[in-house]
Amino acid sequence: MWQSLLGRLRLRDINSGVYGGRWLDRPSGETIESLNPATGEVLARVLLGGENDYDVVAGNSLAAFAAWRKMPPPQRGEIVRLIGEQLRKHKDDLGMLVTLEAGKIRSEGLGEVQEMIDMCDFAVGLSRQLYGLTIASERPEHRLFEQWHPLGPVGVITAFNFPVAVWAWNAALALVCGDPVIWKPSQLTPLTAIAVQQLVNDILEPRGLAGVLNLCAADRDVGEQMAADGRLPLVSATGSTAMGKSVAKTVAERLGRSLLELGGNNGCIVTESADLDLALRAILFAAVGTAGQRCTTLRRLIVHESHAEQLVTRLTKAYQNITVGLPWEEGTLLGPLISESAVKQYTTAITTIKQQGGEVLCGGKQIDRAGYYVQPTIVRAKPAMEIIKHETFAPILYVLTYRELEEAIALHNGVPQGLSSAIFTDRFREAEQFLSPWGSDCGIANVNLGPSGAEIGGAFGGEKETGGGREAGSDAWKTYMRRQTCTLNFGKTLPLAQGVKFDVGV
Ligand code: UN1
Repeated sequence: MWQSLLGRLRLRDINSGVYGGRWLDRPSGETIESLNPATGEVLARVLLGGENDYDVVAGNSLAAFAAWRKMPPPQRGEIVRLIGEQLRKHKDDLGMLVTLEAGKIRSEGLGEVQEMIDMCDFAVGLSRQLYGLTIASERPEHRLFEQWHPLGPVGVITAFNFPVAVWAWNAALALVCGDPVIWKPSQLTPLTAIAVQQLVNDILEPRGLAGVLNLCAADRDVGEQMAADGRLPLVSATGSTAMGKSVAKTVAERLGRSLLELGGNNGCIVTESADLDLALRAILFAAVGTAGQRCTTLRRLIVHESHAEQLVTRLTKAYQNITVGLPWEEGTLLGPLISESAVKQYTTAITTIKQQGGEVLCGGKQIDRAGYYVQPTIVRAKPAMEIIKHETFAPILYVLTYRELEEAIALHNGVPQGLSSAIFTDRFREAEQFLSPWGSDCGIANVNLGPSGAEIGGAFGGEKETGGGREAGSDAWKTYMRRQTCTLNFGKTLPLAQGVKFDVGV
């Protein structure tokens, strides 16, 4: 199966991870192995780019920008439409590669490619809607308006957990906005990135557009190089808060723009009026789906004390019914974590949880089989436990209880991260309070559905240590363009704004 998939996606045993208008045959970085996290087996090897290779890619992107920005946006949209069609054609194979390299179950691997397709469709429509405002001028015979122009090459640093969808959030927008892209994928998932690059090259190269989308699989030094590179007016980075802080600092030093989507520590409040059946199903997907490796994964369940025992009993029972298995097998709901080091982080967290007084209600152990599997875990936690303020990228769910909604909201907001949030309630007042300015402090707030699995139509991102960036839908495109305010005088006098007089006899 693997060999034929490899062939169809034009991957080899050893692959170049660098494309800058053409594949660089011998990039100078180290050679890494891409592993199947479900078995620990090597899928293929990838040659990483070094600093000089990055330089070639960045130079090439800048050259591509000169032509790309001149193409009318709807024509750029047409290219994105063709990329979307290409992804539709290869959805099954690419989805399977996501499953094999990132360990996502089959339907999530396919869902990820669907997210890319959705993004392309969205961007095609957007290519005819990059609207600027016309504003009433205070001066007679003047027109005041704003327009949006392409920004330049955009650096896109992505994480292993959404190895292709997050690239698409950025790339589809960047393309219609007139910006080339340099993609630095996670070192844990370089093959999916190479496969995507091969697919988009089929669209770009025959049309003389090679270099509009580029790839530089590389280590973190090259990530820093990108952050420092004045040729990239925007660097979009997804990953840990530590990584984001470092990127933000370097980009800010050169007064560039960064778009950050960093750690989440998402909570869900289950109120007294909640529909518990609905809540239960949502909690299971949000806490266990993707093996707890989404930025939007539910990590903190804040339950009204009247339901705590019942909900915990039902949840622990449901956790026993979760089918753990190879992610490509039908019926599997829980696949592996991404790596051995992820398993280590999980086991370390379990030790810390116990030291801090948390009670492990189910799970808590590594699963004894090949690959990087851990048990989905529920912990009865206390608000004072330090660890609940941190994001452990694994299926660990903390359960806390509350009496008054204000207390629940304070508990909910009492963490450094602010990505996604949810409340289960059948009371209108509780829902509105959660959505009010004194409710959830997150970038995403849901009522009667879990915190994960956002659609692309909305802007995606969060506050506080999540980094403040917004990607994907709504008006997130504005970050990828520069705004120009224009005033045009069609009269024969020169009135000054604010009524200022400056009459010199001429
Ligand atoms: C992420 O984990 O970085 O909302 C992105 C979701 C997905 C995207 C998650 N659509 O869960």
